[in-house]
Amino acid sequence: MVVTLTRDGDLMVVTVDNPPVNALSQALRQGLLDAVATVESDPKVRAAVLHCAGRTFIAGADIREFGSPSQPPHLPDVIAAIEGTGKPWVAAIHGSALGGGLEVALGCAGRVARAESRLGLPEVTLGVIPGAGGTVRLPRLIGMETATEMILSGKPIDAERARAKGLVDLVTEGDPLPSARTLARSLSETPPHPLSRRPCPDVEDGSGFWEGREATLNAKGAGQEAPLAALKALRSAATRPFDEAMGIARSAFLALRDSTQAKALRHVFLVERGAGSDPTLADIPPRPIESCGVVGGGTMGAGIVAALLEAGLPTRLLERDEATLAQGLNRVGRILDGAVTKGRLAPELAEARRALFSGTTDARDMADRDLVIEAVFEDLDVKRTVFRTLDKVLKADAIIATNTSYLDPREIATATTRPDRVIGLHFFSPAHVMKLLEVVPLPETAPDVLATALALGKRLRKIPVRTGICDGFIGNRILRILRREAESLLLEGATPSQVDAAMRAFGFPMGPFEAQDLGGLDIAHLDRRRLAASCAPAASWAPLGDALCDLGRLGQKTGGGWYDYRQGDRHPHPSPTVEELVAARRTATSDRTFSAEEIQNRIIPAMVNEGFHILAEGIARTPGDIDLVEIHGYGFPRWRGGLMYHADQMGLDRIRGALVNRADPSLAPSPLLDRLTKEGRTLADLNAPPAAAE
Ligand code: 3H9
Repeated sequence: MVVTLTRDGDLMVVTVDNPPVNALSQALRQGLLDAVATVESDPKVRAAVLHCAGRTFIAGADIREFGSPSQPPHLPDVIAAIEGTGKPWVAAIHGSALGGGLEVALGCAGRVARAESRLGLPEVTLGVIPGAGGTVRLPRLIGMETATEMILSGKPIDAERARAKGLVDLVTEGDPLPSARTLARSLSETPPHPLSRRPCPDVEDGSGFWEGREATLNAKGAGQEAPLAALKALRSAATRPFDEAMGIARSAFLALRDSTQAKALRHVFLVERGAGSDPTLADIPPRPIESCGVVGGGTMGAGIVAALLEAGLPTRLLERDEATLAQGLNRVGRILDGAVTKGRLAPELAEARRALFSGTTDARDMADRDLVIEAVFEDLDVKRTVFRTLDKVLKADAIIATNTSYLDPREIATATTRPDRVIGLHFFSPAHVMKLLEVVPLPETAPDVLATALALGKRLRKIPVRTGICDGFIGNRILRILRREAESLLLEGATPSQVDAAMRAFGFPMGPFEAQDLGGLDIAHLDRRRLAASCAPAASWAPLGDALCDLGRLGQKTGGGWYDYRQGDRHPHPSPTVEELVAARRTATSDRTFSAEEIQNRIIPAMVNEGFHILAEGIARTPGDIDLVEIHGYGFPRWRGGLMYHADQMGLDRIRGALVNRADPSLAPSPLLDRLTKEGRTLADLNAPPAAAE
């Protein structure tokens, strides 16, 4: 039974039990509607308490039902019934009250939440808007501005903040049920007006609020439909009667539910849930990790330390001398201080993290660590020296991980006597912020070490993606192609700002040239030198980028790269030096103009083609893994579903068509792309058997 009722004197306790997250399936909606009728018809019952079994309150509509037509009873009707009954319901919240779950709670007369619970309307992150009254009831409870902030961001808030905003009546340290019972009894004496009968506040100072929000959404979330639709629904809540505003929001929800963007976002939600799970490791428990070490306290190392501390792991930083150790300790300290200053971390939590952190210049102090991650300079000899040292001092079963971006972990591991305990853990900078973690097992890596690395990724609340060994793994290999295409467009007539604007219009937060200026051009330059030396001319092709590095134009840090920067100003300005450099390398026939769409249609198919090579070589196990890498490591627009999902939406024949006539032989369509196109198949059914021959 998904809903059970228990009489408790004059109260009815309504228990929802629909694992794993009490999603609002058709059976649950029906169960709640039946519960309303039972409560209503029992003369001895004065009020009801709604609570959930398992790890969470209702986490929302059942996302897996979104692909098919909605079955009655519909959620708005269920909530209207809860709200409209003469006997008040009180929601006892633990875990997450999200989406439809929070909407159910808004239909209740009161809400009690356990301190660690989280409440939110994350619908826009799934490409829809709240479809059961969230945009209409929430502003009536907590005011229009706060409601707008919650709904447009989709970010849940914690119970204490919810109480401060008036979203919950009471916060409890433990089980919220006893307090919910008390509140339900008291509300039965003087039931409050249901939210649907309260007036909806408009914004206090209306001047420009709606227009301002719309402009921000258009600027920041270019191309995304759901946030704009949510804003419209909120505005209609402020100006129209309840029922009319409900109708507007519901229609928008239903239209968006079947939209391309919502489908793409559901795809991402589902592949994210599968991240880091590997059926071949099902029977292999991860090893317990109770302490960690990080070697190298530069930007990357400090970020890794911060991520480990956030997960509650005691972490020790190893540096080569006292001066560099002091710098590393400082960097970690600044990350913690910054989080406190920005209000993201309570001062006492920052202190608790500091207490887990120590530093040393003596490798022997790492002897007790379960896992040590190397984050030193990207040079094979330097990394091998670190590994050799660690191998000597660490306990026999300790795991050693390399954070290399490009080097072959097998070559690094040969410096140790324990290749079975070595693995690649490729973090992205800043490592305490970026979600992606490429997990790179060696052929010798023991299964329990791989299982441990994947579990660590989840513990750090990252998206761990297993990748095979190749130059650049999944993400940097595709990045190299993106940059190469971008640079070749310059030689044919485009400007850096046109290419950047086109990729921003596609949905990337930054274009490829501004991103290089931000991160610095030197690391990729060094990498290309290494590749050129190892005879990989196509992969190391970047004549303009190399020329800029030779001129000392390494990006923002040197005052110029692809653009010029003024002192203390990060705003990019077109650079005459770059224009000259490009002009000198252009051929007479290559001076043409490009539309944004043409630029996108040059860059995206080239990236997809590399994705096909990566799949065919087994470097990525699924197209979804490539999607996760691109979204969480490289800013590919989430609402497009990721690189390979987007390829299916574009049509594989169109992708192939964009590649076949390219003169550059390295852009010839991958055999896998050729095959799928010929068979009329998509990436989504890559694993399905081919259609039977006639
Ligand atoms: C909505 O409500 C629209 C309404 O306004 C309108 C209605 C008319 N449905 O994440 P986990 C599964 S839109 C179906 O690993 P955690 C998930 O796939 C919805 N299944 O756990 C996974 O399955 P599996 C608004 C769901 O503890 C399993 O549960 N709500 C749903 O790390 C465990 O998930 C949201 O957007 C769902 N709604 O995190 C909430 N949610 O084991 C989305 C989860 O087979 N959910 N599953 O792979 C979450 O944010 C997290 O799952 C949650 C738990 C925080 C709840």
